[in-house]
Amino acid sequence: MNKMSFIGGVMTILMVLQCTEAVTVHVVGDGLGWTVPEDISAYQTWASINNFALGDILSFNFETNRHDVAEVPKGSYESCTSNNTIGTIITTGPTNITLNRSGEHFYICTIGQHCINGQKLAINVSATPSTGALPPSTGALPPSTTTTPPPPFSAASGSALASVVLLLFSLFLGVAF
Ligand SMILES: *[C@@H]1O[C@H](CO)[C@@H](O)[C@H](O)[C@H]1NC(C)=O
Ligand SMILES: *[C@@H]1O[C@H](CO)[C@@H](O)[C@H](O)[C@H]1NC(C)=O
Ligand SMILES: *[C@@H]1O[C@H](CO)[C@@H](O)[C@H](O)[C@H]1NC(C)=O
Ligand SMILES: *[C@@H]1O[C@H](CO)[C@@H](O)[C@H](O)[C@H]1NC(C)=O
Ligand SMILES: [Cu+2]
Repeated sequence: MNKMSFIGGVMTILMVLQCTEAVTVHVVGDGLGWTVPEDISAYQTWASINNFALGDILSFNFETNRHDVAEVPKGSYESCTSNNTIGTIITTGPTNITLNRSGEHFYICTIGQHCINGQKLAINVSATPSTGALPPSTGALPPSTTTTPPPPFSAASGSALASVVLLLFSLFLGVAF
């Protein structure tokens, strides 16, 4: 194999690695899990610091029989009524739900007074699949209003890529000569 095809191969591999799409798994409520929260707006806060994209997974962490998950229309979310759920009520926990429709989604727990006490989640799913290059969420910052996904090549990852290529290239030269 000649020098150019070697370099071409390395470049191709790096490009493929850069562009690989990763599905984001959102653990609802993070450490809190899916429960009746102490803070009635806990899931609203959690939703505001997460960016949801088509194909992402919502992971509801709860014990079977203690809670459940039902997707409902907006009105039912607001009034906490569970007699017109979208699809079946998921009673077995923990469970993963793939976000395969963009736009608003509303989820509630149908057990007892859980929903009215804050066990309800409203999210907005953007139509752009995530690139896996999402910045880490920082709880200390005010909720972000940005819905634009990050560019596939940020300045930082671009220069990181350049230095990796440079490193491999110099290694190659060292081996060849
Ligand atoms: C849900 O139940 C309430 C009370 O039982 C009733 O008033 C309402 O019409 C029902 N809604 C639907 C969509 O079935
Ligand atoms: C949910 O998805 C995550 C990531 O793919 C996986 O680790 C976990 O086991 C899944 N949980 C369930 C209940 O399927
Ligand atoms: C969307 O997800 C639901 C539940 O996860 C599933 O039942 C349905 O078949 C999916 N629809 C498409 C178009 O993949
Ligand atoms: C989803 O986004 C639309 C448009 O920005 C906004 O009006 C709506 O309130 C949002 N819904 C939720 C559940 O965040
Ligand atoms: Cu519950």
